[in-house]
Amino acid sequence: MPDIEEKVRSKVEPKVERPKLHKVILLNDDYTPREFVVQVLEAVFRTSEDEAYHIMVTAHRKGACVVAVFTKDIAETKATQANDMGKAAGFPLMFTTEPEE
Ligand code: TYC
Repeated sequence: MPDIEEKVRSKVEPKVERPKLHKVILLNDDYTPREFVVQVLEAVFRTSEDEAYHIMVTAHRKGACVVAVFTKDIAETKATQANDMGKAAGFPLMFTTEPEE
């Protein structure tokens, strides 16, 4: 009975769910040099210099800027790497992560 089978299957949830994406957000501060922020963005997020500059200036002007979205693990790893680079250089540079709606 193809009709009944189709009705039943249409109510079943998809078997494979897309992993939730997480945003990496760059926060502005008053101390980290602009050029250092650009270097970290290029090194950790593999952006071009132009993209990095645009992200840095947006965070500088607005207080924060979404850098990119990744799966949770990758977002957290990259935010930690970027924060560690700031820490190692003695700057309060801060990246956070949050789930995308
Ligand atoms: N506001 C910093 C300065 O004027 C530069 C900066 C930009 C720092 C963006 C952090 O996320 C940041 N030196």
